[in-house]
Amino acid sequence: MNIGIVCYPSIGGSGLIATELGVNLAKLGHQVHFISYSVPFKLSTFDRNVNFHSVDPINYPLFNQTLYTFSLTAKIIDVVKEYNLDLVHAHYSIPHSLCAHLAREVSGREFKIVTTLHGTDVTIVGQNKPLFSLNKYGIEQSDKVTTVSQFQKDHTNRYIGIANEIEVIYNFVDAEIFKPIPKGKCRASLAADDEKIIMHISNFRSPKDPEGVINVFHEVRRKVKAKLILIGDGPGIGEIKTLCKKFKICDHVCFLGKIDNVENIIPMADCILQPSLRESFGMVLLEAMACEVPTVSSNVDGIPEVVVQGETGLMANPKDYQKLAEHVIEICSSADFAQELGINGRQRAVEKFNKEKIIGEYLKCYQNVMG
Ligand code: GMT
Repeated sequence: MNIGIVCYPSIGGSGLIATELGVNLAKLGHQVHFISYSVPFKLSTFDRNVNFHSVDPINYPLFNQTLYTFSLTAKIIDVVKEYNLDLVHAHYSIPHSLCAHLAREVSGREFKIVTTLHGTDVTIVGQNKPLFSLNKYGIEQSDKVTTVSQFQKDHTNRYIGIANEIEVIYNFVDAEIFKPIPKGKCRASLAADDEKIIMHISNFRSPKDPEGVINVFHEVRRKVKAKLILIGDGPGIGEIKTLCKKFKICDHVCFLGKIDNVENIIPMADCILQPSLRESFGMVLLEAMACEVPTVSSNVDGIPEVVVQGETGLMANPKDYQKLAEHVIEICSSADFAQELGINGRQRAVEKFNKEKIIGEYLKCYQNVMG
């Protein structure tokens, strides 16, 4: 098949899944065309079946914005015509689904459209009043709609009520890349031998509850000698720094910024902490599980479909910092329990969320759409 993949290129779960899916489809012999405003952060593979098409901003002094929706639509039209695409897969509906639909109308080509709803395109951004009907309309023009958890499917049906049947296709992890590795020097560069490593990875936006991370860590530090390693960047970092000063824990918190290959650092953690307020799936939790690292997280949205309470990790209600801290302390205090959670986590990641299985589900979905 000739497949177009429209996605956000920056670090984040939807771009990651879109890229991994495309790269693996290319390995299976399909021609894959990524369409985005810059090269997706994980697209490092050189493969004759992988192509990247840059969406260039439309600038003119009259406009004070760059008309991204128009430039993306125009680029999809170009690529569809030049490469005779059979299908365009929009990852994250806003504005990708609508652009794909417009491109089909304008080009007169009969390519199919698959939309994958990733989370905030329905739960947060999609609830924005002016966007709501445009988003709903865009999604409904797709030949197939998939989403990444049962939660997200139910939520979409309840709050958007689209006409299409939604298929749940879970996110996946490459368990050959995300796997336990010896701690060695890398761990030593992060913390002392007698310190536990608590790690949080996110875009530090409000749905990740960045303040919650510090509140929980502050509680943990009362009982456990530990370092907090923060990976990623975003608007919540300033508030985190303020809280660190307030709690006088700055020396125990380490900001590593954006890291592309988190598979090298996640295995160094004794516990991954993700107290999210919204999370359709939670890629970091799955990646930690594959690395045999126990997780402590909120139990919000789709997280309980990824984590099994008491088996692969521990969960508490969002904002229940006391309980979340108790969970981290429990894991840090029992090496046997931590190891058991880790081993179960990897087993679940490999059995339920493995790359081959999920890519097979996407391929089947494409084949059904193509008839
Ligand atoms: O979490 C974010 O803010 C980024 C967002 C994205 O578009 O990458 O993540 C969403 O999609 C991921 C991949 O499907 C999911 O693992 C995340 O849970 C989901 N985020 C939210 O629902 C808040």
